[in-house]
Amino acid sequence: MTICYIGIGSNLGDPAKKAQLAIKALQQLPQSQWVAVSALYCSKPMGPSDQPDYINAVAAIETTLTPLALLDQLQRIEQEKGRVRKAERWGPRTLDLDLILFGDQTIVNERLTVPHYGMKQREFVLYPLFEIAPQLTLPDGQSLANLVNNCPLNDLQVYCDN
Ligand code: ROI
Repeated sequence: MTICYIGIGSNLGDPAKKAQLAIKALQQLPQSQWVAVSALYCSKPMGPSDQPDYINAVAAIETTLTPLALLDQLQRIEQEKGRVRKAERWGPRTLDLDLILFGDQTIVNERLTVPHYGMKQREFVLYPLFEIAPQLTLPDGQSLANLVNNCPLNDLQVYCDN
């Protein structure tokens, strides 16, 4: 079993609901065991600012799927929850599931870059990840705690439904 961390992001069409549906779907993944999910966070858009705020979270699973088989599953869930891939770079999205970490593996191929290339700069990845894995060290030896300490919160807030 390999522990994997998956970033969840949405800013269209009831994002909190989309995130909850994604969490339910992740709990059903084949060859996998559910470990944990962070709180839902509300974050300011990275990229063009003329788009709604995002809901973000990070989930942890253990799996015997290969990285590409897991990626297939994540893309299936994105499709089932209504993702339409648009040409616009960094535009709004109904549901984005990113494979952030796959154990301590470094993976670079045409479909996948793990660790996720942007994770070290993204408060909406680092803080939820730290919530569920405070002791984590990245494959390059950097501690997550150190990355979090050097990453501005940028208005990130725990999302509250009421
Ligand atoms: N910005 C935020 N806050 N959260 C995201 O999940 C997110 N995802 C993206 C881009 C467009 C880079 N901006 C984001 O893909």
